[in-house]
Amino acid sequence: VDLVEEILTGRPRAIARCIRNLEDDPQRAHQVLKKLYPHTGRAYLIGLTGSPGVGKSTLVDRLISRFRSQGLSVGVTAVDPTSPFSGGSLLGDRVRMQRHATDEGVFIRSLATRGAFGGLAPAAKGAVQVLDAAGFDRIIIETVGVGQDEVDIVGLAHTTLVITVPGLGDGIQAIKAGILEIADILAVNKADRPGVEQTIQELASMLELNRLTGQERLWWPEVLAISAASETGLEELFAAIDRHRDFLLHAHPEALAKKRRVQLKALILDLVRERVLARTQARLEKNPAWEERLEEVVERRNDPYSLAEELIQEELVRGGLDA
Ligand SMILES: Nc1nc2c(ncn2[C@@H]2O[C@H](COP(=O)(O)OP(=O)(O)O)[C@@H](O)[C@H]2O)c(=O)[nH]1
Ligand SMILES: [Mg+2]
Repeated sequence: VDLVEEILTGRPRAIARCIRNLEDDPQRAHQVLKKLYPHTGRAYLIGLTGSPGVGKSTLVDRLISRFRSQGLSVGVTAVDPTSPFSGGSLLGDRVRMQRHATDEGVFIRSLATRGAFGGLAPAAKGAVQVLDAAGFDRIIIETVGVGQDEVDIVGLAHTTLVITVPGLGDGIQAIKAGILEIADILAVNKADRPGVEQTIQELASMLELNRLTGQERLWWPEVLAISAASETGLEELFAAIDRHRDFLLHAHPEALAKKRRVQLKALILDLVRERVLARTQARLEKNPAWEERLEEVVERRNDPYSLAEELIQEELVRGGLDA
């Protein structure tokens, strides 16, 4: 049976296979994604980001329950490149969301491999498209908020939750990583611990500073104290998510359209970069002259900048990707 058809009818094994291909054999997966694309755009995407251990997966579990109680189906991708070998936190994710594993309305898949050419972002975006085409009403994307890749992935979401905990000093980190800019909701988790009020204050004054210094935003993030584990503040959080969703879908559809354009542009450039780089590298490694040209740079008869320009030129002269 056709993999595309199977995915469109929501068969878990087909979905899993396609997502696995995205990591192992992207070009093959892309043949499927081409046909899935017209069927995407229905799902509502919620991103969660934050340092390891802040409670993202615990919160995902609570979000799944909430959406399921509304009769909505949920797809989840957890992206954690920080543990590709041990699988440590991914194992934790599975444990945290275990009770939903047998629910047919829920599909959970983790991505850990950082592809040879920084292919994590395209793989994660592809996984979201697969889940979207498969008909999930809500898609939750959990990423560790460390690198640009992860920020980029979570930027794909319609509503982005940035999770922090008291006393992490995450406030400063957040500014550095540009994470405050992408937050629609800032949740301070583990509110059962001391120091919540102070963290809330810090975040609120950072936002206020941004506002006073003239940053323009249509939506200013709400700052909330929650405890995912003991389930406090979650109703307020769900309400905030609903408010943001209304804002995007009804009050400012143009903001949504713009977000989508920006995301697609980034994805297309990622895909081009990945392919071109892969080809160039493969060709260089096969070509005996490459070692000599590298040697010229080592011996300072040439420089890295000129060689890179030469290679780009040669690549262009050779023409299309399949030359
Ligand atoms: N005290 C407390 N611990 C929590 C809370 N939420 C999650 N945790 C714990 O924090 C640890 C890390 O949680 P996890 O969801 O795996 O974090 P992630 O790495 O961000 O996905 C686990 O031991 C959770 O049980 C909370 O609200 N309060
Ligand atoms: Mg997690």
